[in-house]
This record gives sequence, C-alpha cells and structure tokens, in this order.
Amino acid sequence: VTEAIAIAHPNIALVKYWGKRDTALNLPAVPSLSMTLARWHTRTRVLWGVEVDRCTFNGAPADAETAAKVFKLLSILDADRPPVEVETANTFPSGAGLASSSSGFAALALAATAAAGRPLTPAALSVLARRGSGSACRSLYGGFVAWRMGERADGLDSHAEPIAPADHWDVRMVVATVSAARKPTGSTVGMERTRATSPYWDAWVSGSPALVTQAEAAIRDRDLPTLGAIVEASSFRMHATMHTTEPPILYWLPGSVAALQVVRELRAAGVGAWATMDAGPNVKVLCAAADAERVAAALRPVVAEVTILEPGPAASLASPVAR
Ligand code: 2P0
Repeated sequence: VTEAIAIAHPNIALVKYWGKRDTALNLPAVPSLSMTLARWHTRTRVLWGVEVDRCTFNGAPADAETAAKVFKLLSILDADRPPVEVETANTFPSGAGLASSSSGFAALALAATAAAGRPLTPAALSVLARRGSGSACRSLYGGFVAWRMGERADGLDSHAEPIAPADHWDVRMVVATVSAARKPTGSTVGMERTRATSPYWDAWVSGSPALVTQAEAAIRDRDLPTLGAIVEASSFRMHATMHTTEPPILYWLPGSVAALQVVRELRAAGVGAWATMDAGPNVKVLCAAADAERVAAALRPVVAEVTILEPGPAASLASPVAR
C-alpha cells in the first residue's frame, strides 16, 4: 500500500465557467479565470492498493454519486488500478456553491497521482482534475488562474495556467453565506440545461473570451474597478442564462438579493466592492484588503455568516508516506 495526502483550496471564478462543449470530458464552452482562496481547503488521503474500494467524505461513508465520481477519476488515472481507499474532508460547506468540487477533485488528483507513483506535469495534472470537475483544474494553482478552453477533441490542451501568484495583489473575497444547504440543481445538470434551452446561450459563449482577456489585463495592472465591473458582468450574464432555461434555474434566495443590494449601496458610498455568485445562493464580494472589514460589517446584518478570505496557495502534498 502506498499513501499520499494532498491539500487543495477552492477557487472562485472571477470570469465564469458555465457550459460544456463535451460533457464526457468536461471540456468548457467558455474560458474562465479564478482566484484561489486561502484557509478554506479540502484534505484528501489516498491509500493505493488496499483490499476493496472505499471512500469516506467528512468522516462518513460517501454517498453513491460522490463515490462513483471519485473512483471514476482514479480509473482514468490508471485503468488497471488496484482497490483504493480515499478519505476526504472539507473545512467549509460542501455542495452549496462554495466551490467544494474545485478543491475536492484537485486534492484527489494530486494525492492519487502521488500515491500511485505516477507524478504528472502540472498541465497533465490540471487535465486530470478537470475530468473530475471542470473548476478543479484551476485549484491546482494558487493566486489568479486562467483555464484555457483548448481546441483538441481529446482535451489535452484544456487546462489551467497561473496568471499571477497570491501575493501579486492584496485583494479579498468576502464570502457572505446565505445558506450552506446543498444546492437543488447541480452544476453539471444546470450547465447542460442552459446549453440546451437558454435563448441567451450563444451570447454567453461569444461574450466570455473578451471578459477573460480584459480581466487578465486588469489583474496585471492591479486595476480593481475594472476587474470588479468584469466580475459582476460575468456573474450576472451567467445567472441570466440560468434564469432563462426551461424550466428556469434560480439559485438566488432573498438573502442573496439583500447582499447584492448591500454591495450596490457600498459602491454608492464610495467603497470598491463587487459581487459574484456561483451555482448557489451565496454571494462573494471582491474588494481591496483595506476595505474588507467594512464590507463584511455591511453584509453581516443580512446574511447568516461572513468570512474574509485572502488569495490562497497552490495545491500541495502534505505527507507522502510509502509503506
Ligand atoms: C465556475 N461553476 O467557474 C462556475 C461558476 C459554478 C458557477 O465551475 O460539471 O463543479 O463538475 O465541470 O466545475 C461549478 O461547476 O462543474 C462551476 P462540472 P463544476 O466556478
């Protein structure tokens, strides 16, 4: 039996991934760009070559759907693999639109390749993580990260690459948790419904590459008002495609709208704060480090919990132990 432990941090998309050009390979219809978060993480331990496949999630046996995804990824890594034991746990809410699949599959890909004695290049590792969950390809890297769509049918050129390290820019993501409950519509189903039924699909796809290009320049120039406007545009455009599916997908709750209004009021009062939402009701607010406490204080009365998170590090191996 060989063992490895990996830590990976969730990432929040500043320019969103929503929609696939290939569902089997998780190939995106749009490029995307994210910030990896500090502190919050997934820790995953892989024991390669045990008696029988086993997967625990936050200390209890994983549900069948999660376990199936985990073992499928391990079989992509090695079609002739032995039975594997996986223990994975998150320090933050799972399946609530807080990017737990991004850190989860990044940690799994890194731990599994190490435990299997099959280290991959950074690009190949990002491709493997992408097969587990699209956004996971970005969580192998810290700081600011772009996911290039690629062109190949086999997806080998569709992986993340680092844009700027975590210490490039002293910004914060203020996470306003409206609800930590599991989302009603999973991302994979939601994306496919959007592609199949939203009349806004073509506009979403054709408009996204320019947002990534502009966001990269804004990050390079540390231009927060420009980046913030792009962040809100991408999020609202994505949610507009969700709202116009058949049947419509609405992740927003009253608390989400309340938080969005707080962000607009902050900006009217001269505080640089910009909101983004994912496949869930929670609102993440991008701002300068110096404004984070003020932003958090404004959000606290309208949501359940507020957490200030910094740009975070790349995924890493904690303690590979052979035995
Ligand atoms: C993102 N999201 O860019 C977007 C924004 C949610 C909204 O990536 O089907 O779990 O496993 O590839 O990566 C969430 O979707 O979906 C996501 P799959 P994933 O962060």
